[in-house]
Amino acid sequence: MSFENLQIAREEGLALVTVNRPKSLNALNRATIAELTRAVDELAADPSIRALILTGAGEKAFVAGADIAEMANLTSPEALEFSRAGHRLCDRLEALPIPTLAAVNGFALGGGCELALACDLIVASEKARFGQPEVSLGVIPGFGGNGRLTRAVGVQRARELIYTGDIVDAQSALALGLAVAVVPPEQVLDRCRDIAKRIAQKGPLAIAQAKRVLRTGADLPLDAANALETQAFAALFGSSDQKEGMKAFLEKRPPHFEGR
Ligand code: CO8
Repeated sequence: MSFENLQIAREEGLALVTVNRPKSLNALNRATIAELTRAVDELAADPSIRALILTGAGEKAFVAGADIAEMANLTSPEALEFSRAGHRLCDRLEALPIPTLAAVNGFALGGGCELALACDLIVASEKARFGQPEVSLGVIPGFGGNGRLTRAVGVQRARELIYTGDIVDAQSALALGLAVAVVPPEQVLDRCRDIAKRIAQKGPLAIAQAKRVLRTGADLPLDAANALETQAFAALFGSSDQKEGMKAFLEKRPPHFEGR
């Protein structure tokens, strides 16, 4: 994998993807969105990768949004393409069967906040700042933020953030339920590694099904969400991992999951 605007490191079954445009606070231009999409697709095809951590280069920003310099002169049809490319990236990231964590080390604004929201969990540095400031630029979130922020924090809080464009600190993000933890800046990656490793010890098929049921079920009526859960629960009983997990419990030993 070779990328101009990303760094990819592999650490024992974990992929660390770093958006690397620190001079522009890691803003997402078209090339970076295309590279991120390719990276997600390539990592999805690699069975040795059990978790993904996404972060930004430098001390200031996770991703400070879509690249405003590149966006400023887009026509409506071009903006349509740009928005679709952002959606494609966030949808594929969200659909990965492995756990994904956003290590938000600084500004996560606009498209950056939307990218973090497409991950399963957000861990924030004490220096992290979150917001959807698009209305300050005369536009609205366009990479899935309206829907994902509403699902993450509820409609009233999402309206407040999107209508005011306010930028909130890490503790506020924690209180909102946007972030799951706030840690000193130098610990943000290690906290993500720790969470990823703990999840990676569980049955990978169970995690993949939990992701699918949570994601798809959230948008279904409760009876349909429950039916989806029942099917996924039952399907897991056809796996070796279920046999191993329950046998290991009964034999009072740790399980050895193989993802099949
Ligand atoms: N795009 C391009 N360049 C950026 C961006 C950005 N989003 N953010 C920062 N930069 C650049 C600055 O222009 C500056 O460049 P230079 O050194 O060449 O002048 C450099 O990064 C450093 O930034 P600042 O000097 O501004 O740093 P400060 O510490 O003073 O401020 C802020 C940091 C508060 C983060 C400030 O840079 C800022 O407000 N940035 C813009 C944040 C923003 O509005 N983000 C949302 C963008 S819109 C969006 O994401 C929409 C997504 C959906 C689009 C769908 C399209 C159809």
